[in-house]
Amino acid sequence: MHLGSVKLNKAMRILILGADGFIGNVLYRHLDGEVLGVDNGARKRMVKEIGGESLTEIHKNETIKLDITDYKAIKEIIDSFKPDAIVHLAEQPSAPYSMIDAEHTAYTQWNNLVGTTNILWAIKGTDIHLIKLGTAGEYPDWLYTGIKVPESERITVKYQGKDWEIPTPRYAGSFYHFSKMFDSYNIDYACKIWGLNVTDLNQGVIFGHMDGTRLDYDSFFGTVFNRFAVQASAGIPLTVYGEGGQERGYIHIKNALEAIELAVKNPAKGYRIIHQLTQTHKVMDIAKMFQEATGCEIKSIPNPRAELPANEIEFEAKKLREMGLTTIPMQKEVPNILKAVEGKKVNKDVILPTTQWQK
Ligand code: USQ
Repeated sequence: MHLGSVKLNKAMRILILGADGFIGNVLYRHLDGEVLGVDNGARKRMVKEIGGESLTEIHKNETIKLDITDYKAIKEIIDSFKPDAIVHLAEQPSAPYSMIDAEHTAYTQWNNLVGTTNILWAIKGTDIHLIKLGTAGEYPDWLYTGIKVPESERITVKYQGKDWEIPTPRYAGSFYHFSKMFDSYNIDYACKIWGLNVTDLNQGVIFGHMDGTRLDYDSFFGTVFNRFAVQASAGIPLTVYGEGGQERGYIHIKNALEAIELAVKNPAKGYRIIHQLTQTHKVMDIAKMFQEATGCEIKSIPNPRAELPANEIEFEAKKLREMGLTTIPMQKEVPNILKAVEGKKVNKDVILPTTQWQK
């Protein structure tokens, strides 16, 4: 299947790590070429652990069960399959999950950092292009106030009267987001010393639903738009954290697949940062989209996270657009997702946040 105008080279061999996750599940079936998927089942296990489950049915992909923190196992797969590109989605993706307690922080950082450095070692000395899912949350609200987030690996600043080239400043907003940030430094360094070619996709918050992939709505793994859709449909007041002035970058799940394909088709030379987002929104504006469509109630609740109550953020996000990515506006997804969740049985116990970031 082709997404938009993107066509992959038929002969391409692509290895997807995390092929049973939220994005991996649909990416596995939608990419052209010879695609091999591996997964360790972590997403399913973690969602079950916190009492959640996908609201919609999940397509069962034929993936290989493998944990990328096992270096020998991932090295063997890469050496035998010889992919042209590896799409690395195999990480613990939830900020709240990483903030539960010491064990969950340790798991998140160990899993994410070890998995990523294992892949870097496994592709050392090859021409394999690694496409790694990072996060737009490596560029925090408080640091990028009034400054557009650059879509570049380095910036030049004036310091002590001189032009100084430094890595683009990052500082995360949860132990999960820090794991992605540390990944970025490890990748940048491996590209520098070993000459690897890696695309670091700084993805915004995903919204929207596609048939066959999971739809999480719990306070750990559900992202805000999808949670609001389920809440609106189930008659639960929308859980806006604080006043809802938080502005973040967003991308529709279909656009995220298309963006990954574009990155695969246009390989990096060295370390490359791409901002994988198409729009920004404030939380309260998202809530209002559902209120307009359904008449649902909106309820501000105390923010469990450590984030600015309100911010403005702007990203330079030109690279994917220049490669041909189009934008699915959030507003357009509202009727689609409401249809997907309509009449489904919702577990109301997993809606309210239970992890507090603050001291
Ligand atoms: N929020 C609410 N109410 C809710 C849920 C969230 O007001 O019920 C707010 C949060 O406080 C936050 C915003 O909505 O300001 C987004 O939260 P989210 O849970 O939808 O997304 P986030 O935790 O930022 O993480 C998600 C993915 C993560 C990815 C990240 C991209 O889970 O894997 O890295 O989006 S970004 O946010 O750009 O870092």
